[in-house]
Amino acid sequence: MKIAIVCYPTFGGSGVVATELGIALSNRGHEVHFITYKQPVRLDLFSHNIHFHEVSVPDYPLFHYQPYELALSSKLVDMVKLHKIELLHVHYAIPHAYAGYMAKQMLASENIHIPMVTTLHGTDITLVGSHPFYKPAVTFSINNSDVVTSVSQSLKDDTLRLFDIEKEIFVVPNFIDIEKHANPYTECQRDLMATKEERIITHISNLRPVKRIMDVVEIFDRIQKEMPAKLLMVGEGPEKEKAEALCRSKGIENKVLFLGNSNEIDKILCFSDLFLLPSEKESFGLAALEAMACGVPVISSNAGGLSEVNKQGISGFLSNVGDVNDMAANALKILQNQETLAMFKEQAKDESRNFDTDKIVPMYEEVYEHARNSV
Ligand code: GMT
Repeated sequence: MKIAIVCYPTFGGSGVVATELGIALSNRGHEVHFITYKQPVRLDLFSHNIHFHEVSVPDYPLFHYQPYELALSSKLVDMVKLHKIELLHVHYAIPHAYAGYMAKQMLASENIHIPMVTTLHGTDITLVGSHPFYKPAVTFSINNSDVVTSVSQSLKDDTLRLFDIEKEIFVVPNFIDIEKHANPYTECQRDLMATKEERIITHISNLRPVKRIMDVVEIFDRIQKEMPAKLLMVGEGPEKEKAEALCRSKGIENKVLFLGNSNEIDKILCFSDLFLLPSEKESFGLAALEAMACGVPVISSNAGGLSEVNKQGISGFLSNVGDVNDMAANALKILQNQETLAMFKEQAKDESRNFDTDKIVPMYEEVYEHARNSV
């Protein structure tokens, strides 16, 4: 099938999932066209059936806000006609589903009928989408998609609770290429980061308030009081400076490394002993799944869809949002004994296999068939 994928090309989970989906679909023989404003960060593998079309929005002084939706819908129309694209898959309702709907309408006026699948990722629903300013447009875009998917049951429930949805929502969980994670390209260079005795604790996110970065520091502080440990903070975001200041005020700044954004998280996860994700909200928690696939147990909150990914007492532990004492106690339960740690590492890897690309991508192919039959 010829599929156009619209996504945010940045380090956010939705862009990563969309990119990995496009790569997996191309490996299964589909022709994939990424249509977005920048080459997606994880799209380093070009092949004859992966294409990237940039949406550019010319700077015009009259516009206080540049009209990205207009540029995107026009680009979609052009690309569908030029490459005979058969299906639009838009990731993130705002503004992609809205722009996709406009493109569909413009194409329909020329007698080209193309199905649109919308995948809801979380922040588009629970943080941004439920805002009164956006609500009518998001509700409309969801109800006018041919098929709607969400990345967890929890996000589906939230969407039905927050919006007046008439469409059925199919749950298609996020996925991971287990093969790739099990066999990283490079050797694991643990010695670069810590001494043999130190446990390595990792957090990866866009360091936004919703990730509760201060809780990450609090949990780590409690761990490092009991055993030698290092904390690796991967990502960039608005809470970084506050977190650095908290580390300084606790006198642990030498044990916490802020590594910035990385395209090679496998290289960091390969030597990590524990992953922390104490988020306020999390529709799925792709970063937790990536950690598990690398054999890293997860200490997380029980927000949103996290319990669908991180299994209590198996791949790690879950606690109420903000309960840093419980999270630290659970972390120590895993870390203090070498055998327990080895067992959790193995179990985390095993759990991640439920989300292997080979199991989940066919679900999207079924969704595409369903969408094709509905136009
Ligand atoms: O979590 C973020 O800040 C990024 C955000 C996004 O929209 O890219 O992630 C959301 O989508 C991911 C992929 O489906 C999910 O794994 C994340 O849980 C979800 N984030 C939230 O719900 C806060």
